[in-house]
Amino acid sequence: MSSEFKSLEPETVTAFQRDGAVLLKGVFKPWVEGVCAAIEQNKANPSYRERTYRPDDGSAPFFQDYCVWSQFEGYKALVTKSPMAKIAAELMASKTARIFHDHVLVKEPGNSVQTPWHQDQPYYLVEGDQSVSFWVPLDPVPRERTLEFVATSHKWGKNFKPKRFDGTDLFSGDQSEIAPDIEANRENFEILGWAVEPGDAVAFSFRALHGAPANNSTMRRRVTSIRWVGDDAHFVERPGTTSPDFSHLSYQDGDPFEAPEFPILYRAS
Ligand SMILES: O=C(O)CCC(=O)C(=O)O
Repeated sequence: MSSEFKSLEPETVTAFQRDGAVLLKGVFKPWVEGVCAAIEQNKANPSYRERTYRPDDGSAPFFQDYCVWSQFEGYKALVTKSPMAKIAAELMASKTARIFHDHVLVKEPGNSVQTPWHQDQPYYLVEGDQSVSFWVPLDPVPRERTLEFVATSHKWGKNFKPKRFDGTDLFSGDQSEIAPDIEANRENFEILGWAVEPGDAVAFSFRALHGAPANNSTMRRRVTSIRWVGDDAHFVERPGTTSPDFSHLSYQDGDPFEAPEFPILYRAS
């Protein structure tokens, strides 16, 4: 794939819609070098949304930043010049693909933070059935350290309580259902995960339950996760400040999901 990209294989779209997650091999290879450069520029110039976890055990940090795709050339090229928008529309079965935001996640060598099992949808100010994130690794990640998914969990009809990666509640007083303890009961679930190389992507629904191990290796684990929504996207009011924080926007529950920071980057002709 890359600039010659025409269309996904129908089986890829079927697997994404059935399981909630699918591996795309080598799709974004030409953009890897630019994204690696952007990560260093971003680390030196984080946004006001940056959230870096520095574990109490003294292990290396877990750098995260959000909504920076238009500020650094390497990220911007991946979002606007690669076939990502078209692939997003195909996976979502949507006429349009609208960029929502990007999330940069760098687990430095030895970082001990496990990404807890969670769904992304309940953190967001957008709802809809048509959604996809592309988790794009910039380093090889073996099966034992890769992002994992509970197959078909995007169809459970649940919005589990959103928590920060340090375990605290995102919305104070939130009484919503807590996600099941997948880690302690792995044998009861069908868990999907793939060893990946730089420029591969794992595409997944905002409603798919997912989590990732700590980085107990000597290699960095650099990733950018880029999130898209489709034709049916609408604003939703949550009981507090969403993550990412878009509290500068005003909207009513159910309004069409439109704002200058979320441009449509693909429209089927
Ligand atoms: O990379 C990770 O550790 C977590 C990624 C994630 O949760 C996401 O992209 O939504």
